[in-house]
Amino acid sequence: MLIKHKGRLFGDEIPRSEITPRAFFENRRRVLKAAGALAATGLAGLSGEAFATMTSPDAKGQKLTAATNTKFVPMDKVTPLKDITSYNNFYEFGTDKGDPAQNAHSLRPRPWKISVEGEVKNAKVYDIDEILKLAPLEERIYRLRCVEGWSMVIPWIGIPLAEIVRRAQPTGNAKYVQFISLADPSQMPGLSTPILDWPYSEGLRMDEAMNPLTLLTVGLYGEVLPNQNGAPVRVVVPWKYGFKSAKSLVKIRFVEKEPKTSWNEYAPAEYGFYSNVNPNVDHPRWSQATERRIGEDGFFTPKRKTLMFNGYGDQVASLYQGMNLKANF
Ligand SMILES: Nc1nc2c(c(=O)[nH]1)N[C@H]1C(S)=C(S)[C@@H](COP(=O)(O)O)O[C@H]1N2
Ligand SMILES: [Mo]
Repeated sequence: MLIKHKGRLFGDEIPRSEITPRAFFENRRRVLKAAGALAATGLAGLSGEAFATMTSPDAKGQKLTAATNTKFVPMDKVTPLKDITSYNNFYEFGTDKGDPAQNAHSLRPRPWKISVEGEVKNAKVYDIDEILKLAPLEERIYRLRCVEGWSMVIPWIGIPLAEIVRRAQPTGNAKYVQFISLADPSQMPGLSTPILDWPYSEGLRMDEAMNPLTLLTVGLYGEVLPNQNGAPVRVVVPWKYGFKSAKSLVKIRFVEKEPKTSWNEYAPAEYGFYSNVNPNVDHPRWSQATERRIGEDGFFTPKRKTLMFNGYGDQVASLYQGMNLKANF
């Protein structure tokens, strides 16, 4: 709506001093509401059984109760749910932004198994409902910045990936963690097109996987993950470009050598293994200095400046000390 932008047509972003307290206030309100709901319903100590009944075989739209972790509530306004669920990259369901919302109904997120394997002492195949019981579910509001130059702010629900790593007990040979998505042509129509070398594969260095920010994600906006967002379980790595956050995981594999990753194989000169959000290292075909925030963009909305490590530098910059981030892009 045009009127909204009156007075700042040619301005920069809305001054932080103006936008910040309000968005932060709204996010805080989400936090308090969630906390209140927990107290009121007594769901804080929700048992596995209670949870299992809440997640029917077709878990679509099932409520998921999680306390908001106040350490991860940014100043940014949360992106509307309709944008988060209708503007997606999930090539297993097509390459257009609207394809996953159109096509992902054929994904069957239950029953679902995820295998934790490779260089570990405790290899284990988890059922999705076991994953939900491993640790208290947390809501965390993270920015997600796609390599294409847009971003969103998403209230995820999950547990630290470190919980899985700890239980797996990696051997001394485990230097990296590989994430492998489902590749089932009967559920994923996009697999008939060999755009990527399916299954979709991603990876992290062990210390990145252990970082407290790295979230094994099972929900968003107070519900189980919608299919188009990677049901029933995905990883979310907020300081890296969106493609590192692999969806609909069936394997978490601990390995000695840097694993092959789908986008790096597709175009090695354009998508590196690290793929940290970095406004100073351009993609060969476009700048990475700015981004469009989905849901708040209008004709006159100025782009935002992209932040180093997507704004999470305090928590992750030390992982890359002494590394040349232009060479290790
Ligand atoms: N399996 C799989 N995971 C994937 C993708 C994909 O195509 N397949 N796309 C990635 C990209 S490019 C982005 S930006 C994010 C988008 O996540 P969202 O749709 O939940 O916002 O998912 C990532 N994970
Ligand atoms: Mo992306």
